[in-house]
Parts: sequence; C-alpha cells; structure tokens
Amino acid sequence: MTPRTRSLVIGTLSAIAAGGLLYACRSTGPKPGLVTGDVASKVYVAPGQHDEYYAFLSGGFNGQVGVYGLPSGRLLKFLPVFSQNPENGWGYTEETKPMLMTSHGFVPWDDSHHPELSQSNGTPDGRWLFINGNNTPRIARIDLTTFETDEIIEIPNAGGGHASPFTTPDGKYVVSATRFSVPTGPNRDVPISTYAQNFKGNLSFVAANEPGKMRIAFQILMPGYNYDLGHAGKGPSDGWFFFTSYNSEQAYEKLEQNASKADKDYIAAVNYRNAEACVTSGKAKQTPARYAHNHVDPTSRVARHTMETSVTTLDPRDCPNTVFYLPTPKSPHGVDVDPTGQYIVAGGKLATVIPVHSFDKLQAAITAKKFDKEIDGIPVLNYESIVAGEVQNPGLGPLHTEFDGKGNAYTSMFISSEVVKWKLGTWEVLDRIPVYYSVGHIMIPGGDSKAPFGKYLVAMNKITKDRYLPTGPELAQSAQLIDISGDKMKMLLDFPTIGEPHYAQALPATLIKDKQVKFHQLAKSTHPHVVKAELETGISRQGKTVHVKMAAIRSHFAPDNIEGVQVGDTVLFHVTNIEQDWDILHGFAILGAENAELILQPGETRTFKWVPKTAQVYPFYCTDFCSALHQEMSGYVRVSPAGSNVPLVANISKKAATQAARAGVTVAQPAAAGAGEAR
Ligand code: RUQ
Ligand code: CUA
Repeated sequence: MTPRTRSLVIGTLSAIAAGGLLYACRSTGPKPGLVTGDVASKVYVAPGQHDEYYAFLSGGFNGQVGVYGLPSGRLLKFLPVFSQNPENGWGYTEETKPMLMTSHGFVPWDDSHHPELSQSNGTPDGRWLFINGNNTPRIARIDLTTFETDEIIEIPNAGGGHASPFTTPDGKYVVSATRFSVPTGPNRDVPISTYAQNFKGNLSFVAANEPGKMRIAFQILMPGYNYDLGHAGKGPSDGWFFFTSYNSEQAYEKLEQNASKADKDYIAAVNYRNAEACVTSGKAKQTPARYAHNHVDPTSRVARHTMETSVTTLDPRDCPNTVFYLPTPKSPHGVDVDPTGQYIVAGGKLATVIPVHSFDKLQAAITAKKFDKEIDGIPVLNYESIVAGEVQNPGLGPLHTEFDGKGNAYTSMFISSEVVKWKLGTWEVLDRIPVYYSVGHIMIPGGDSKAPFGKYLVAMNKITKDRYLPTGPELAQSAQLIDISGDKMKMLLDFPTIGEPHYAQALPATLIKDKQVKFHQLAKSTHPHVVKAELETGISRQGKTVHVKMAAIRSHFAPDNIEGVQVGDTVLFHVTNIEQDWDILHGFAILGAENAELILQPGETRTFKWVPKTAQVYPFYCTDFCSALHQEMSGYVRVSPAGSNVPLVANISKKAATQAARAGVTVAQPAAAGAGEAR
C-alpha cells in the first residue's frame, strides 16, 4: 500500500466510522488500459458472428432483465418481468396484465436485483432464469426457449425480497429472505416502536422445479433482523443454505448509525433438509397469508392470476438443529460458497477483512456444541471455532465474491472501486484491478456454481461519472468486462447497461441457442379469440362490448374497415399474427389509443382494450416494419354516436372472401346480439 492509498484508506475508514458509506471515485489522472489491438481482438465479434456467452443482467430499478452477448457486450434483448414494457406490450395487453397482479392489486413497476439460472447437478442447465421482485417481494421464472416470463409468485410476510432467488444445486428450491422485518402472521397495524416484539424476519423456500406450479414449500420464522443475500451449499455443504443478516441491533430508525453498531452480525446457516423433515412430520403451522401466483398458460399464452390464502410456517424452536447463526464481521452483505462447497465467504461491507467460514469446522462446532448463546431458539456458533481464515487488507467495502473454479476467489470492493483476486486456503491477495466506479456485484459465468466456466468477469458498477459521453444528470449504467484467464486480470471492455445491473448470470450460448422457439404454432393455439385463417375473423357485440377478431399478415389486417362501433362502447381487438415464420412480427396501433398498443410475435394472439371517446373515424396501422408494403398495412374504424343505427360490420380482405367462397363458407360474423354482417 502506498502512503497515498493508506491515507485514503484511513480517511475512508473514518468516514465509515462516522456512519457514511462513501464511494471513492478515482476520476482523476490518466486512464489505464488504453485499448491495444490485443485487447480489442478479445472482444471483437465480427459482423454475422455470434457471441460465446449469453449474459443476463438485472435491470435493477426498472424491474426487468437485459440480455447481452459476451464478450462483445452487445444488447440482445430487453425482457420484461416486473414492469410494464411498451416494446412488447408486457403488462399492457389483456393477456399479460394478470402477471403483474399482487395482493396489493396491479403493480406496474418493481425493482429487480438478482438473476439466477436454474441448475441441475450444481451447474446452470439452461432451462430457466429466475429473478426477484425486490419491492413487492416476488420471484419470476423466465423460460429460456422463449425469453419470456411465464410465472410469478409473491412472497408474503416480507418487505423487500432481497436474498432471492438463489437456487439449490438440484433446482428443487429458490429462496427469498425478507430484507425488512415486518409484523407477521399476517402484517397488521402495530406501533413501529414495537419492532422488537412484533417484527420478524423470514426465509422462504419456494419449490420451483415444475413450470406453473411454483409454491412456497415453507417459511422459516426468524428474529427481526434485515436479511440481505443468500447462497446454497454444495458438495459437502449440499442441503444447507446460507443467508447474511445485518441490523442485529434491531434498529427501526436511523439505520445508517443504529444498525452499524455491533462488531459482528450473522450469517444464518439453514439445514433445509431438516426443515423439510420437520414440515413433513407436522412441526410447521399453516398461517393465513394472501399472495399472488400468476402463470402463463403455455398453449393459449394467456396469463392467469390466482390468490393463495395460507403459508406453511416453521419456527426454529420447533425444529432444533435446523438454523444456526455464524457471527460475521460487520454488517455482511454478500455470502458466497466456493465451488468445492467448503468455504463460505462473507462480504462484510464495513469489515476490514474478508472472513471465510469453513463448513467442516461449522459441522465440528455444532457437534461439540460450541455455542456462545442462543437467539429465539437459534444457537450462535463461536466465531473462532468456525472461521477458516480472513483475507487481510483486501481493500475497502467488500461486497460480493465469485469463483473461477481454479482455486481463486474474486471480491468486489465498493469503496476502493476495485476487484481483488485472492487464493482460497491461503487467503493471500494475488491481484487487484481498478474498476470505474464503486463496484457492486461481479459475475463470472457459472461463478457461483460447482463448475465455473471462468474466462471472464463482469464488474457491475454503481457510478458511471466520466466513462461515457455525458447524457445529462443521468448516465447509462457501467459494466466492465475483465479477462481472468491469466494470472493478472486484464480490463477488456466498458459497456453500458439499462437500469442498475445489480447481479448477472451467464452461460455458454451453446446451452440454449439451439432450443429457441422460432414462432408459436397457430394450429396448437388454444387462445379463446385466436383466428387461424382470415375467414375466421369477425366482429360481434355483447351489450356495450365489441369484440373484433382480427388477423395480421403481410401486409394487411383482416378486417381493415370496421363500422357500427358507438361512443360508450369498449372495443376489444383480439389480433392474431397468423404468420408462421421466424421473426416476422406485426404491430397494431389506433389513433387515440389511451392505454396500449400491440406487438405480436408470429402465431400469437394479443388483446387490446380501447374505449373511443368521440364519434369520428380512427385510422389504425401496423407499427412493425414487416414488409415492403408495411406502409399499406392499415385500416379504419368508424365510431358513431351512442344509439346510432349504423350496423356493426367488419369487412375481411377480398382474398379471404374469395377463399371462403371457394370453400363454400359463408363469412357470417359470430351470431351475438346486434352482430352485423361481413362484406
Ligand atoms: S445487491 S451491490 Cu441488491 Cu445484490 Cu449487492
Ligand atoms: Cu405488419 Cu408492418
């Protein structure tokens, strides 16, 4: 350490002592790592070539997931999960709105933190990606054959589902721990000053191995601390889950100071197979709880929202030898388990060392009952008995650790803005590299699994400052790609991301790229308003609701002229893209659309609700440039005053009418009340 950095360290430590967790931007001085041809060639993916990895970066406060190619850093897709998204109508169409329903009603925007790839045998298997909704705690599953969210479950008795949705190595569970303790069983009206008596934490284990059937297997009731992050054990520690907690002070005001007093907080070590056994043997209770479970039906692609009414709750007092507390300095944030499953690494954000616990020692300490005390039925193990080692002088503000599978660990240092490489077992620091600036999570493809793919590390930084062309007060988020294949880390690339990329996961593209769905099979669609050919289109009225079944195909809509709609009607356009061809999308937008438009994947039916306010003519058109005659892909809706006697009619294209005539089909519209005739 140079005298200059030492004084920076001391200065910053006193800033921490004063209660401020600051960041230090090294925004002055020359920038290292001017790109050489060598570095450029490592990230260059020639036109027409594909990246080697898919990387899934959390969208952070936008609630979504960004999909990037590595090593190029190219954005491949922005896929919506917990927030409405105008690019593809997520949360706007009638089919997808139920996905954003919660016990609090429709929630249009959440905050997402941790993408987690599904695992089998402790390694990513390329089936699904999970991600947590942090604010209104939820876990979502994204199907990696369609890159679409197909299931969301809400977590009751929680506020801030932060330690989530980390998976067990066999993929049986994903977890969610509450960041904010809340009154539980259920949350109710109590004075905040009764925090110590009434507020509880809890750890949820969510069965996640069957699409459409996510369910909370059990919740473990915990002392009212703040639970922050978690990771499953593996190998020898398989069957255990580790969660960090802070605020063992149980502060409920001015946490900045009041939750930073104790020298050590805890990692909760949970033997979840024991917990399972206790649940099976009837030691858990059913408690009332209201939470949503939403799921997209795979054949109609229509989402269904249901409410659950109770949850299985386990109190550690009723299930001994299941939860233990591991004292850990200081206000730990990340907890990461190395690929062998032996070492449990804590990112004590206010600690001056990186503490590492040993799973063997933990087992021995449990057997020898080396307990310092007990908290609400949870034995607190003796720190000296379980610690395997401490990484000395790693830098400032350790947060998260990932592994390369070659015996090395990499830890992000938020305050000193660097990634530090150190050796498991000897705890010596091997290398460090500055990152720009204030790094949060880091990600190595497979770096939290049993068998990391290694090669790259992505640093996800919280502050961007001067790294890109400035764009006003708000800058793009900054991710950096680092080569970790050699002894020394090498900075390769800066790439901007959308939203705050808390965490990320990546896997070799070969694991998923050949499984992609290219279009939805029309013949198999069970959507109640699907049209599989133009002659199935039409219009019908049920009271004040008008249903239009419409087809979109290059380069027209059928019908394209609609009359007989009245002011006061609610019009539901059920539009089916009847293309059966990869990447041929159509859109649908109508003048004065006040709540949505549509964009339709091939073979997909989507519904758009429209309530016209004035009698006039409204043009509609396709919003996706789909063919040379895309500009011709348009039509008109005539809206008449309420009570008018203009008949309800919708034409279909000449081509369809001719086809229909040839087939001897009368193109009559559905025989609902007041239905008009097709022309
Ligand atoms: S967090 S910067 Cu929400 Cu995972 Cu650690
Ligand atoms: Cu369809 Cu443009």
